[in-house]
Amino acid sequence: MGSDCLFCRIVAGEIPATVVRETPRTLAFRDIAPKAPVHVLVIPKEHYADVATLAEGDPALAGEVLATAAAVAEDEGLLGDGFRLMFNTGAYGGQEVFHVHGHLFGGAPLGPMLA
Ligand code: DGP
Repeated sequence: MGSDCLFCRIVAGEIPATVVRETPRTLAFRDIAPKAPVHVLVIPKEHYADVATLAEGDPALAGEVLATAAAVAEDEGLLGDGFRLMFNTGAYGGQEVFHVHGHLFGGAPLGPMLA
């Protein structure tokens, strides 16, 4: 998608981000406004608008996004106490950036839902 997409610009290195893990097809970086002690966004480098489009268009890549999220969870020491992986999708799902991203939350008890 390119210059109109914030996360494509992060992938391109045009906007700085604190990257915690990178694979050939995925990127994980810290959320700019963390809502938990650990709050990392995990994305495919290729542009897909949301998780439904990604799962339909490239299910293997969707799996790579999950694997990257799990690897970050391990790196951040979250596997013992647990974590939340969340994909806001569409207007009702509260999605604001339309480049699919999993929110990885952890480091504290999260309760039943994050606002
Ligand atoms: P969502 O509502 O699911 O679309 O979440 C978008 C998230 O993206 C939100 O938690 C804040 C984060 N975010 C927005 N702009 C930037 C940015 O420039 N850098 C980083 N690292 N995160 C951003």
